[in-house]
Amino acid sequence: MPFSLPDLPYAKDAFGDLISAETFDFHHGKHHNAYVTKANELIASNEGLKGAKLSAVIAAAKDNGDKPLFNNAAQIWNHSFYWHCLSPEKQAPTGKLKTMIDDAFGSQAELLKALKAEAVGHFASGWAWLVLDKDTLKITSLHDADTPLAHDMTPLLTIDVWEHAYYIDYRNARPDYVTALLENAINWEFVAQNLDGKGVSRADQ
Ligand code: MN3
Repeated sequence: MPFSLPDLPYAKDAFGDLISAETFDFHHGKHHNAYVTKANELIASNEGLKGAKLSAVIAAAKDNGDKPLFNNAAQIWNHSFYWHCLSPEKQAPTGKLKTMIDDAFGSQAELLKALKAEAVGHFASGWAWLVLDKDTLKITSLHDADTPLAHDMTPLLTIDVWEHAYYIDYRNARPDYVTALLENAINWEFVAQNLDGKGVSRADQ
């Protein structure tokens, strides 16, 4: 099989009540896994993409207008990236990343406020992102499976705002989920590694 479900980079009970083990069982074990299964099925009948990396499959599916393959491949990538964006230990941005955040948003608090507004305000399913667009830090959100990789932007941080990401632990309260993650569970060390692409490649396969 060309693609596989990557292991979580922490134990599924590492976040306590913030993100329950049950959420990981479903979100990683069922949803993420289903995208892997479906993408592998779609790739099986596509000779031209056999052996291609996930990022190359996403680009080709976009160019070919192959929506089912794009959606499933991009969802594998987005979820693999999202798991790395989370840390069971509370962190804060430091060094070059901190300076860039202060220059672009004024402070970490202002960045979190803007990211929270984007994530909460995004209508229906999708992902809120902190990206590097050329040399500029930007906040955006994309619908369904769409990914900054398909828009020539460097992803730095994402929050999954599909209901399946928060319904077990937060029911319909997306703002509580977004706030809990942004204030307690972001892997800022990983975000910093994405500035020069070191982290981003970890979601590829
Ligand atoms: Mn999800």
